[in-house]
Amino acid sequence: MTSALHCLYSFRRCPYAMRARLGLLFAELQVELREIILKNKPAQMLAISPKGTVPVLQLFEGVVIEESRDIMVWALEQQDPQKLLDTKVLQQANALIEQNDNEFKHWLDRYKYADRHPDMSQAEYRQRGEAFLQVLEGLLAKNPFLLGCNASIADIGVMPFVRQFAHVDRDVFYKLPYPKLQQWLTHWLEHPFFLQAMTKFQPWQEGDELVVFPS
Ligand SMILES: N[C@@H](CCC(=O)N[C@@H](CS)C(=O)NCC(=O)O)C(=O)O
Repeated sequence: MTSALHCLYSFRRCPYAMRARLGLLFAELQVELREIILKNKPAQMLAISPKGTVPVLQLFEGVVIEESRDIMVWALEQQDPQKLLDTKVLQQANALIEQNDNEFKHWLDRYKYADRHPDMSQAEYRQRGEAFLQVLEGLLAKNPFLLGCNASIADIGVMPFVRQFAHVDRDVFYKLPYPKLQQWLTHWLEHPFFLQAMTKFQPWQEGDELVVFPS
């Protein structure tokens, strides 16, 4: 039977895939979810997206969206009841997501896997990453969310990466002088959509029963 749902290839622990799932949740859209294992990517996913990263969203009409930011934007363009794509903040949101993806992620990876990058100490990598945390703290000193009184695409685009940074060493993170950011992260970690985004699924195989997300 052909599914009438769009199909998302996802990996639970991937921050890019988390932001895509959050985008779908805020857009109140359902997709077929295919959980993958990075070491054993399904041929069906590689056939539509040879670059081999998750998330990948294949629309039921065939179009493939293979960048997490584009998946969030696409989802919220379909429906955006909480106005995460507020045009007033879109440019600033894009800039923050870009800084997250191009700069912060670089230091996050090194902080997380400092043993694989002996050029600097783990503390130095953390400090480099903190430059972005300071930007976020400055924004959150003015507003409860990054770009205003309400959540925007910037919050859901950046949050999974800040979470990963915090979880490298929670004791260290929660002692850093970023009280607003810590509060903001706690809010997101407890958010029903985030909890739903972190539902565990078995890796997908051809012939499996359809997994609908969110269920
Ligand atoms: N620019 C991509 C990056 C996605 C990405 O790098 N995802 C990682 C997992 S977190 C991945 O799939 N890596 C491929 C691999 O490890 O084989 C996006 O925004 O979607």
